[in-house]
Amino acid sequence: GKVRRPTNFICTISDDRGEEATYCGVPISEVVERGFSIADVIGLLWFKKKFPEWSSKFIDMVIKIVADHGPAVSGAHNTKVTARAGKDLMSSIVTGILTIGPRFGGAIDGAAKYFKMAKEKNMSPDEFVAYMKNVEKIPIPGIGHRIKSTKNPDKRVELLKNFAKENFPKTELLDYALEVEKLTTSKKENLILNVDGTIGVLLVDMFKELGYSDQEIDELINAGAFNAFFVLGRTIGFIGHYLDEKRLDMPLYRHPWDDILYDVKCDIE
Ligand code: Q5B
Repeated sequence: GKVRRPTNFICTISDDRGEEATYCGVPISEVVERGFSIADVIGLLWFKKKFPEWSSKFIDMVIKIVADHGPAVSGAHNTKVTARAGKDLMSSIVTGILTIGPRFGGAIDGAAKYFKMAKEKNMSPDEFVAYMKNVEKIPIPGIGHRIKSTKNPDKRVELLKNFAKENFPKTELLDYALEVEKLTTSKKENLILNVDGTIGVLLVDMFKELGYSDQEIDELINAGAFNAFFVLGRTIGFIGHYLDEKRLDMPLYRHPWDDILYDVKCDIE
């Protein structure tokens, strides 16, 4: 019989060969006619699933909530500085995206990974905090914030928690993370379960309810799929900051000398 020539690429999410492209088998016209949301499109193209309404609404909320957090955060700052150096849209926003990582916005995967691991191993909150300090020797991803604290709570976190409590069938990992938060905030008031942490643990709760196995969830986390929600959402804000700089016709940025400690000592004969 016929033998198929081996292909260089495999695609399992979309197909552009027919009259119109399909997202996971659903033609774009149907996506539009059936009123699919952005979250539904993410479901089809990232996870090859049509999310049920509660999880689709949750994803939609996550994207809205992370879209921007002002001009002072690392990513927006980089985007603005780059735009002011005269660079184009893509160059400017990519410098913002490149700051997303374990300390800023990109702690969602880490939070999901470590809180999930701790719960699976039946660690008490005390044991978990000690384990992160003594064994992993890293700050707990998803805990801590520069400006938010128990005295200045993060409204975004409240919105996410309230939505989950009202709409998720179960919130087991969120509940565990909130026990850990009780412990960390008793030590320092800014060691709250932050926006990254809340999204991370709730995505684990969500995917469990959608029937994913622990191994499948671990694979998503290891692939960076949870941080992807912050990357996508915050890019909306970065584009806003780039356009703002252009609209305001801001000049080249140079950091003021008095905000730099010059302490140049060299060992040169
Ligand atoms: N300590 C976020 O640190 C920050 C600890 C901890 C145990 C922790 C820090 C951290 C984990 C990463 C994380 C996401 C760097 C944050 C985001 C999006 C954002 C941003 C925005 C947006 C803040 C002082 C003392 C030290 C530390 C201890 C701190 N964190 N202990 N576990 N997690 N978190 N990132 O305040 O004894 O004094 O030596 O790395 O989840 O990025 O709006 O800004 O939407 O854009 O600078 O919301 O928490 O404190 O690092 O100087 O630590 O607290 O060991 O103890 P800070 P540090 P000690 S959300």
